[in-house]
Amino acid sequence: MEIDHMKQKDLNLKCARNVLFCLMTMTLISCLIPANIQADIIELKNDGYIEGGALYYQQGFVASEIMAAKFTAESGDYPYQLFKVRVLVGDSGSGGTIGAFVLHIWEDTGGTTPGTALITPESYQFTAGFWNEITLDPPLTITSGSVRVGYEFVLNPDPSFYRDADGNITPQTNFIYAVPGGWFYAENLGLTGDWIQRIVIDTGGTTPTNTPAPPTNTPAPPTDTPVSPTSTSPPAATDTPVPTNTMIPTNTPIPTDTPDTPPTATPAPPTSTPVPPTNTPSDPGTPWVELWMPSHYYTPGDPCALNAIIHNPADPISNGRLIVMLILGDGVWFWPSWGTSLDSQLMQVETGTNTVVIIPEFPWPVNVGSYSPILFISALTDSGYDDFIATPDIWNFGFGT
Ligand SMILES: [Ca+2]
Repeated sequence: MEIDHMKQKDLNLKCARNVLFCLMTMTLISCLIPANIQADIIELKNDGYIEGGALYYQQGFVASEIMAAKFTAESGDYPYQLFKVRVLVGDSGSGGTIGAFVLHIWEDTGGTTPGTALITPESYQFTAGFWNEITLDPPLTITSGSVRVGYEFVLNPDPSFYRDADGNITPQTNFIYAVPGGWFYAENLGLTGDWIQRIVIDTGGTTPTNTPAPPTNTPAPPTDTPVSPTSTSPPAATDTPVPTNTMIPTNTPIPTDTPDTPPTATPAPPTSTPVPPTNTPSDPGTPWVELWMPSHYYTPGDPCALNAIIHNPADPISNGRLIVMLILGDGVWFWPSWGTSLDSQLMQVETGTNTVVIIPEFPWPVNVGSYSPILFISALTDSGYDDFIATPDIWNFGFGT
C-alpha cells in the first residue's frame, strides 16, 4: 500500500466543470423543495484536498480490495438524507483509464470491521482524472451514527484513488480491506493521508419530520458514472510470470538440500494460484499471524519490507516458534537463516500485538528482472513443531520493471 508517488494532477479545468455541475445540482434541488422546508446540502469529507492542489495517487491495491472511509455528521444534522457519494479517481498516466468498482455503504459502529450493509453492493464504471459521482435513488435516511463508504476494486489498478497531501491522516477514519488480511485502519498500513472521497447529504434544515424532497427530477449531471456496470477494459498488467533473474532478499543459498527436519508443522505450499486464508480467527481467543509488506508488486526503487505480526488475544505464550518461509518456484527458504533447512525463532509472545521485523525496509533493486508469484508463509508453533498455536498467514507478491 505504500508504493506511491507525488502527482500534481492538472485537474483545474475538470474541477471547474464539476463545481459547476455541483452548483447546478444544488440549485435544481433547491427549486424542487417546497419553500417551507429549508434544505441544507452539506458535503462531508475527511480529506484536506483543495481542488487543483497536491495529492498522492495510491498504488498497491489489487482486485477485491476496498478503499473505504467513515463519515460522521455534526450532531445537529441528524437525521439526514445521504443522496450522493463522490470520489476522485486517477491512474498512473494522464487520466482517462476506466475501471469498475463496487460501491458499498455500511453502518460504522467503530472498529475496523463495518456494520450492517445499508445498500445492495453494485458495480459502477469510473473514469480516471475526474470526480466520479453516484446518486443514490432513493437516498438513505441516516438517523444517527456514522456510515462507511467503500469502493471495491473489481480488477487490479489502474485506475485507483488518491489520498490527500496535507501531512496528516484522521485516525480510525480511513480503511483498507486487504487481500489477504481483511480490514485495517489505513494508518496502520503506513498511509499518511485521508482518502479523497466524500458524501453529500441533505440535513433537511429545521424540519426533519418532513421528508426532504429527493432529487428525483434532477437531471443527472454529466459526471463520469454510467449507472450500470457492463464490460470493462482490464488494465491489469501486473504479474509477468516469466522468471528471469530472480531476486531474493538477503542471503539466498542455492536450494540443493532438502530440509533434514521434515517441516511437519508448516503449511503445505500452494501449488498454483494461492488462495490466502483470511486472518479472522474463528475463535476470538485464538492467536493469529499476519504477514505485511508494503505492496504485492515491486518495481525498482519501491520500498520493500516484511513484518510478521502476531496477534495474541490470550495469555502470553512462552517458547513459541515463529516460522517464516519463502517459496519461490520449487525452492523453500526459512527465516532467520534463509537456509533451506527448517528454521525458526523461539520467542515470547505477549498478549496483544507482537510485531517482528523479518526484512527491514530496502529499496527494490534495479536490473533484477521480473517474477511472480512469490510467497511468504508464516506460522507459530509450539517449541517442538507439534502444533500450530496461531492461525498461519500467506502473502503473495511479484516484481518487475
Ligand atoms: Ca489529511
